[in-house]
Amino acid sequence: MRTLVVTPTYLEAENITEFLTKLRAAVPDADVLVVDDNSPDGTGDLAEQAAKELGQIEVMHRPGKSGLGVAYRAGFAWGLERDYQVLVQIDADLSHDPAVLPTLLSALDDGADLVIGSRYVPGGSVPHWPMHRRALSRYGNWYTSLALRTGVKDATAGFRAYRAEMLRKVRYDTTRAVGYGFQIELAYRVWRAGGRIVEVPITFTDRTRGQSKMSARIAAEELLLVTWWGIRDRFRRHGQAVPEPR
Ligand SMILES: Nc1nc2c(ncn2[C@@H]2O[C@H](COP(=O)(O)OP(=O)(O)OP(=O)(O)O)[C@@H](O)[C@H]2O)c(=O)[nH]1
Ligand SMILES: [Mg+2]
Repeated sequence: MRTLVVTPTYLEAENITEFLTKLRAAVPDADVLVVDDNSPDGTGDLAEQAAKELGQIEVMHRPGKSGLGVAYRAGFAWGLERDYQVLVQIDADLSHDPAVLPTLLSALDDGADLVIGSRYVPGGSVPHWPMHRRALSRYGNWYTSLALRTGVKDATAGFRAYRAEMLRKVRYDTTRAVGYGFQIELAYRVWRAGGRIVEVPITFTDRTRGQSKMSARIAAEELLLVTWWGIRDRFRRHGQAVPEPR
């Protein structure tokens, strides 16, 4: 299946070259789209340079930092216009090991609509996370599963593979989360549409270089959206209608 790996970047100059080199080695047949929000540390230029050396890599330069959800919507639109059959999400900070990507893709091949690289299924782990990040992620996922009841253990995970037709079906373009809530929103829509979601265990490596973009504002957006969807959809369940945009 024709595969496009979309990776959003903001201030990843210290990681992008190593990341793209590892990614190219892990999935030689896949094309790659880096979506850079005009990172002031030159991430976009480094990505262009790596693209020349490694091949099959495009760089989308966006005017400024506008959030993870916005970057992914733009990247997915680019890929779907070009008729890729599979779209992959992966962080550029080496937290997600590109070597695991073939495992995600083979689960998709076996019939899943969405495969999530999951920290919270047996075999998955987050070895070096500080207590507060661990607590935030655990609590966020616990709250999400309580409010939305999708059964997904790691709904905020950013290492994923989607069938393109499923992204179209759930109208990915009408999702509204600006930040990381985008991950929850899309998983929820796939579940609502009756899609098959498979979680594959991964080891999530805490970033060793560069700075985090996680913020209280992003967490608050997630919390608010999840609460809203939970209330709005109290009586609607799995496999019933694709949710409306709001
Ligand atoms: N284009 C774009 N990329 C972003 C934005 N925010 C984050 N990213 C990228 O999205 C990926 C995930 O962001 P991270 O900052 O690593 O988020 P995180 O993994 O929750 O936080 P860390 O613990 O610091 O790694 C990375 O590749 C970032 O560079 C944004 O506003 N625009
Ligand atoms: Mg990260």
